[in-house]
Amino acid sequence: MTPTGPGTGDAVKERVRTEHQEKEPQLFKVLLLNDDYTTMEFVVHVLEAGFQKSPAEAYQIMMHVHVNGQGLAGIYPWEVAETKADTVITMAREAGFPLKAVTEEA
Ligand code: TYC
Repeated sequence: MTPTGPGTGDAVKERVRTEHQEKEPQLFKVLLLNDDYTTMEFVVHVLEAGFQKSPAEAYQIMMHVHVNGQGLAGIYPWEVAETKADTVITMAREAGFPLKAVTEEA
């Protein structure tokens, strides 16, 4: 018996993006920048609380920033990335630290 119905024909139609379809959201990196005054402990806390990093991962990222000047906290759609970077800065200012976070196209 020959199967019939959708998906059983030989012809394969390529799915082409059309005007009404949403594009994939563009992604942005949230980068933490090094400075001489923010404590290592606070940066680890920010990475755990704001970016759902494990303690070990947070420590690794913090050390990467400390040694290399900047490091990746996470990659998100634009609005999420901007909000997370703002949250880092707000948390840091409230704690009296000059920590900076920036976003960059991924
Ligand atoms: N360099 C800081 C210190 O020695 C630690 C630090 C790490 C600061 C990462 C900011 O994004 C940063 N206390």
